[in-house]
Amino acid sequence: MLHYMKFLRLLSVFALAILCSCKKDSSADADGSSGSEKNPGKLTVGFSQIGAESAWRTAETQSVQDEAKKRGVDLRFSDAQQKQENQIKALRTFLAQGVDAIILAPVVENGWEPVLKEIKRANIPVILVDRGIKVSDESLYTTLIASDFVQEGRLAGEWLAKKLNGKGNIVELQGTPGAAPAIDRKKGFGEAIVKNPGLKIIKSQTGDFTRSKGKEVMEAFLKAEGKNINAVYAHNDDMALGAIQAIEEAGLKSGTDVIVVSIDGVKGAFEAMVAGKLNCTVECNPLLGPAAFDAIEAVKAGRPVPKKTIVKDEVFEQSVAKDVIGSRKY
Ligand code: GYE
Repeated sequence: MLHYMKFLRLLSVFALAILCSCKKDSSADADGSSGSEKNPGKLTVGFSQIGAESAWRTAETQSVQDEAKKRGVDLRFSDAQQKQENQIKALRTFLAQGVDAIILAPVVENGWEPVLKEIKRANIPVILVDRGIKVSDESLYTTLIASDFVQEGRLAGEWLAKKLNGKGNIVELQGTPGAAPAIDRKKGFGEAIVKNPGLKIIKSQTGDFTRSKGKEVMEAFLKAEGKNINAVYAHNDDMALGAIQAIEEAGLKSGTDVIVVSIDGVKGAFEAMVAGKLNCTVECNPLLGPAAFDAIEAVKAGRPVPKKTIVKDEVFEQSVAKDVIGSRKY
């Protein structure tokens, strides 16, 4: 009996512990509140992140978190699991908490005006990182720090046109519908290849920036078109890595039978290039933490910040992968 009572007590302690930890996690994820009390001696910043759909995204999260730690910032992190409604909820939580600034990586371009108006009324600066938005009033955000996605698409297109000698059938794996990098990378690529009448995009579909979806869509493309496909253009490396798997499983040689080009320049892409399976990646730098906090500090000190900071990117081909892979930071 005594043992039984002890066991029961222990069980309830465990149950309570689990309950507490779950509560903490869910509030940190869905609401962005990792403890709502503000520390008066510290800068409090809310970071509404899209999710963890790609290696790029994880590197960006890490960069913001590392930089916050380095600067002694109280960072309220919220992972929206790819849903805009979760991001809007997180932004309202940050607003209620009275954070000093907000870093927002917006999943899509449209639909931000109402919440940004509320935030502007409270005078909280909003730093957009990596993706842009469409708003009628640009004063709804303070600054945007991002790559030029149209240019990235253009670079991928120019590289591929040259590789295919201006002739061939391309399949395209698009990013998340409505997301700035998906729209712009499609546009830039299209602009580059249209100059070559022999190049055709025979299939184009979203793979949502994930490896699993990239593989799934590529399988369907291969089923429909098989050896007709000369090249894959993926809006990010993760989808390209998924496509490579599909190509190999279909008994074809990725990198030779099918040329693959993508965007981001993550470690996995360099490994695939070293293995000869990916042909080219256009870099998109995700290490935006330092620039984001520089902007916040500038605004807080009353210094002017540019409306837009363009991050510079480079093209990396398979032939250089072995030499540079060691120095890649993400
Ligand atoms: O290319 C992709 C990610 O917004 C620039 O989002 C970013 C893109 C990146 O999921 O891998």
